[in-house]
Amino acid sequence: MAQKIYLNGKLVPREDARISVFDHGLLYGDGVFEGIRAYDSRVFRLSQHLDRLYDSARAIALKIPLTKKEMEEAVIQTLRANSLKNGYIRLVVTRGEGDLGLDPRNCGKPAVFIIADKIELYPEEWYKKGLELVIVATKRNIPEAIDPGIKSLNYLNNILAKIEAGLQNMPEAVMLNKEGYVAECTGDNIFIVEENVLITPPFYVGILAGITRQAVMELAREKLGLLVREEAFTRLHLYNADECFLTGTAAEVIPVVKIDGRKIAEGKPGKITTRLIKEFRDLTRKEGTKI
Ligand code: PXG
Repeated sequence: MAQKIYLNGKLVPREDARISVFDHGLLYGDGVFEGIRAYDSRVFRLSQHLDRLYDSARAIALKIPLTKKEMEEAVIQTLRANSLKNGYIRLVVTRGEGDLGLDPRNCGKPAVFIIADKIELYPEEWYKKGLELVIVATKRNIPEAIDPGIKSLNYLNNILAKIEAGLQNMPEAVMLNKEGYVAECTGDNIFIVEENVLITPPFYVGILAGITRQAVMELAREKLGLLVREEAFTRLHLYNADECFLTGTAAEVIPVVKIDGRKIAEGKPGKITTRLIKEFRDLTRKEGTKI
């Protein structure tokens, strides 16, 4: 069946889903987006993804031409049109078509498009054996310039870090902030376990407020009875952690076993990590907005 894309209020065939070369989303990365997943005909934490999208849009003074309710319906409509029970949803709002100047006042209506596709899962082996990471030289954007809490179309900061990891044949990069505190990876949040306490960097370090990060903090407290702290830490804490893992919509919960050539503990996925992988998978099959 031909893929249908939601574009400015209509479902159109993939070949007809086109955006102007004058769109400021393309010319300047001026826009916002979300990456969302559906599991067994349920969209995981859709309202939280929409809240983040609208908050990001407000931060860049972009008025989304749909209410949250209308946007929710558009997402569901797109999933239905593509008969997807499990999948990945990319929701994008750009500043729209303008001229070759920066000024957003010259842009007409924001463009809204939604792509629903099959999810490209990470190799199962990565979940069993764990990932090796490198800390890269590219620092996470400073909040005073472009706040990493804004999920904007300008992802060059993350892409530069991903390139550095790729040049070293590593699947993912750890980014520090300007002060040297661990921030996050290029498309995932990071957690460590130290003496049975789960620790993740706080917002002020300069991170995206991950929906998976939030869900995992809840599971750790409610299902595992763990102490969870949002606390700044340096790379020394990464090297000496008892466990380490990443969270994100695409990756879910994924173990980390080596960083900068240093084994994390015994170099195997940790007990708490393994339990959280399972709890998170259970949660995604239990809650969510019905398609
Ligand atoms: N940090 C950054 C910089 C992200 O872009 C996350 C953390 C995790 O947030 P969520 O809400 O997903 O738990 C993200 C999210 C992709 C892809 O294609 C990336 C994300 C989401 C979905 C797909 O690599 N990044």
